[in-house]
Amino acid sequence: MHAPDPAHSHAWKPTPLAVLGGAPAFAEPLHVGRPNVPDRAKLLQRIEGALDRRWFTNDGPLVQEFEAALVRQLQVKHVVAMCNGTTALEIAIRALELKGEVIVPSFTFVATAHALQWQEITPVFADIEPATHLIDPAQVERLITPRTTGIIGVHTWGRPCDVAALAEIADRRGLTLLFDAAHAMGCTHRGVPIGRFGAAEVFSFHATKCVHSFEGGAVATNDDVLAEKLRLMRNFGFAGYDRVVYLGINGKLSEIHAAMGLTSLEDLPRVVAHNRRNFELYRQGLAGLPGLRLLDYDDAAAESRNYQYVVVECDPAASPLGRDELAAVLTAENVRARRYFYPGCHRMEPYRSLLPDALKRLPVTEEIVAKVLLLPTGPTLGETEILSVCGILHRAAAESVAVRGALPPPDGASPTSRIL
Ligand code: T4K
Repeated sequence: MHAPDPAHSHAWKPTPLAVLGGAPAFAEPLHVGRPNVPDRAKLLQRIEGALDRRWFTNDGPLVQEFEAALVRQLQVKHVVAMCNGTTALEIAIRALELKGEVIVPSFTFVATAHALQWQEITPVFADIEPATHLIDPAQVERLITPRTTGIIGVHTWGRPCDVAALAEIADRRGLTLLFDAAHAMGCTHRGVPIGRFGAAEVFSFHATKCVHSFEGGAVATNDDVLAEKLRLMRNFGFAGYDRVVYLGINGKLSEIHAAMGLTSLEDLPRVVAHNRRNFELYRQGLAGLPGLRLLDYDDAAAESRNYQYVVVECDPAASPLGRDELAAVLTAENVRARRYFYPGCHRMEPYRSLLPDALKRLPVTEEIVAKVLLLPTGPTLGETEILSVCGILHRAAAESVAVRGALPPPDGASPTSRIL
């Protein structure tokens, strides 16, 4: 059976586009990051077990089981589960004794930068490569100063950084290499699971991630000494009932969270298969849209991917409508497309005030934050919804003059800054 052609199949929406006065295409919002619900019976059984045991936190059996399952999934020696990805980053940064300056991309969720600044370490923002949205190793090298102690690469959208180039720079310049792998559960680089690179890699199990524990995170490492330090630091530094050996914090994951984490991890193959189908539908459905580039994958490369994010770039020179105009069209239809990571960490506080010069060396970041739009995916969406979203975009392009006329003029605040 041929998939319907979204450019010509608008039977789904006989009314005008919602920005032109029609009814929204969807009664309920379609989200980027709708949480996945794994096997309910299994989840509830695990929660019942925790209630029966009356063991709710402090390295309980479900946390240990979750960590063991992650060790197998990531093929790494140690995984230390934490209460969220941001705390996991903070604890990893502290355990690795980073200080002074650490080089990070500005094009990331603000938590990557905050985890440093929270500990009075200066995030030095590096630019990204335009084709991949990943940190540019050549610029990393140029940003190293005597105060630099580390590099944090972010596997944005689950796409691996140039691990070899970053590792070579880190080794040669005596720096620690850490990865923010918040997006990268289930992804590989040259056949090796992300989770095994650098001194450590940090995952997020926030509700919006493909593997989640409502809230949660973890640090993966092959380093025995570091793993032990991470375990102590997430539990106030306690090495025994009365013995505190490090400055620590409460970074523990609870049993209820681990119950969801375990059940969600078991569900990963189903989620990835669904995301992949959705991605292929978007690939077909977005084809032929002028000025819209889907950040695609090379299907010939033998890599695992989670297809968690559907990322498009809207080229203002070639698209009849700008990125924010398209976002406004979609929002009116109840499609909550998102502008991650607009406007870039360097334009957010406190970095905007503390590091005003960063702007000058981030031309690609500046360009990408103005172009990127994330489209909804995940198991709650199927062919009908995806082809409808693509159909809306085709129709908006075809009716761009009317659409532009219907949207409020850009006035410094973009149309979507009120809506998104
Ligand atoms: N590093 C990177 C590269 C990251 O992307 C993140 C987190 C971190 C570090 C830090 O990890 P954590 O400390 O968060 O574990 C969301 C997530 O909150 C955040 O975890 C994630 N990155 C980021 C990319 O996305 P927001 O501010 O966009 O969240 P929010 O509330 O707008 O939710 C996203 C969408 O999901 C909404 O359209 C609504 C929908 N949603 C959300 C929740 C929580 C639901 O339908 N149900 C829900 O329960 O940050």
